Amino acid sequence: MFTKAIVRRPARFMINGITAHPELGKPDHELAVRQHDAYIAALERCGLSVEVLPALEGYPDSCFVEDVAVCTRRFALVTLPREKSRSGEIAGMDVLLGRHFPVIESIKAPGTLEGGDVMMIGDAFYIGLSSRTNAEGARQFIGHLERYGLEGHTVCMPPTLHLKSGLSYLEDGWLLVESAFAGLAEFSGFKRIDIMPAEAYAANCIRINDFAIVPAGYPKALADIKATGIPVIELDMSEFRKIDGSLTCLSLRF
Ligand code: CIR
Repeated sequence: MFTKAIVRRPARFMINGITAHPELGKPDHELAVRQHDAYIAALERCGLSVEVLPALEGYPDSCFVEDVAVCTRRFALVTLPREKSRSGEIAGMDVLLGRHFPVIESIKAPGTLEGGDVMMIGDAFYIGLSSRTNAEGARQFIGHLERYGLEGHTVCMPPTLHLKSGLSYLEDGWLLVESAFAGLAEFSGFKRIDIMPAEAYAANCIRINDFAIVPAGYPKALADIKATGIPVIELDMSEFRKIDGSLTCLSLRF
């Protein structure tokens, strides 16, 4: 059961956010702010109290606050993003998270790790070895997890931005799996919802308490998720998608 979330307002300079999809065009900041308002309202509908941080104008990708921390039931981790344009986003996160967690750990160079690469399933944390998270970052995180009685496992993943770009856990044994991730042996025991390539963006959804939040515009994924019986909230994510951001990236939940 989650009770709180932290989000960060989209910066005007999100138009300069990192993207592998320039063909989608530049985000419209005003529309992104309205979509962000709807995102906050959805978190509140799921029962969370939401702390809204101000935009960090020097950091175009800073609304993707998930990447700078990982929250566990025993401690919070301040990560170390690999991209130079993002590494400064961690400033102050230790103090902020220190208000909610008894202990704050951190990733140290040469380790890098981004929260988008971490998928939590109960007390187990799956860590994607991506272009953003390296083996040393994963090793440090697993060391912290084990010290607190939790477990961590690395995942060799297909070339995608983050682990949760291709997989997300909807609780109750349900895992969303984008087709490129279908062969990963670690996840063979789950009830799977296969996400087809044309709907790859829908592989990133969030389960919060009673609801699954899903991106609007992916009818097959929506129908399959609804078929599980989990109540669904749909959100338009068009402006965040233009800079490779998806639902989980926009919040820390704990
Ligand atoms: C980046 O490339 O870092 C941002 N444009 C998107 C980050 C998305 N974060 C996430 O999937 N957790």
